[in-house]
Amino acid sequence: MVPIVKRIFTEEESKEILEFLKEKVYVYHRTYKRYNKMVKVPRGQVSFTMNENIHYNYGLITGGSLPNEIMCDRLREITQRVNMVMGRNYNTIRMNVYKNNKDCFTTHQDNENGWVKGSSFGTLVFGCDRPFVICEIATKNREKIIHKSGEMIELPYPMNSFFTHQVPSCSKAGSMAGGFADGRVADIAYIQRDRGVHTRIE
Ligand SMILES: O=C(O)CCC(=O)C(=O)O
Ligand SMILES: [Fe+2]
Repeated sequence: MVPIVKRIFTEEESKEILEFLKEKVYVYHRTYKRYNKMVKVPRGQVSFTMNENIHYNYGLITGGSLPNEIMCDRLREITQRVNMVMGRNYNTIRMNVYKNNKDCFTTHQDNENGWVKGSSFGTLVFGCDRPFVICEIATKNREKIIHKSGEMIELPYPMNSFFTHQVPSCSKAGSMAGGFADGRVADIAYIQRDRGVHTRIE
């Protein structure tokens, strides 16, 4: 099983989309209770769905339910482009915002509750290039992919069952992060997946 990496937007388009996404409202460093301790989500988050009938509970790792908005026309267009290039029916987005070299997303598998069976998921990043790490659970084989702005990394079904994924903080990514002059991982990662796919046609 291998991830699929495809360019969706040109560098120019990606810069422009980043500026558009920066205007979105998100919750940054939300705190929540975990094992009786207050911890913070080490990034910003907000979720968007194609329409009001689609819901998804992202689970504990996100600090509980996220604020959810219905996609505006621009987000719909972006989603349409993703779906055209990838041949999918993605209809939800979680936008994760990484502002500095410490923001990250820990090793995890996505919660597939509410996914239509056979769903893949993917992540699209806008901002600077960043490391995205996948690890095969059975063999512990790790692969670090340099995720470029405007590109989509997709874990096709059933990869989520056999691999974890992670966005390491830049300090942990060490030299392999390479080329991030100011140490930033990424400005905004924009995630799309077949989640709560009540409208999926496939
Ligand atoms: O920023 C990313 O691409 C990772 C996001 C992720 O794994 C998730 O939202 O479940
Ligand atoms: Fe994930």
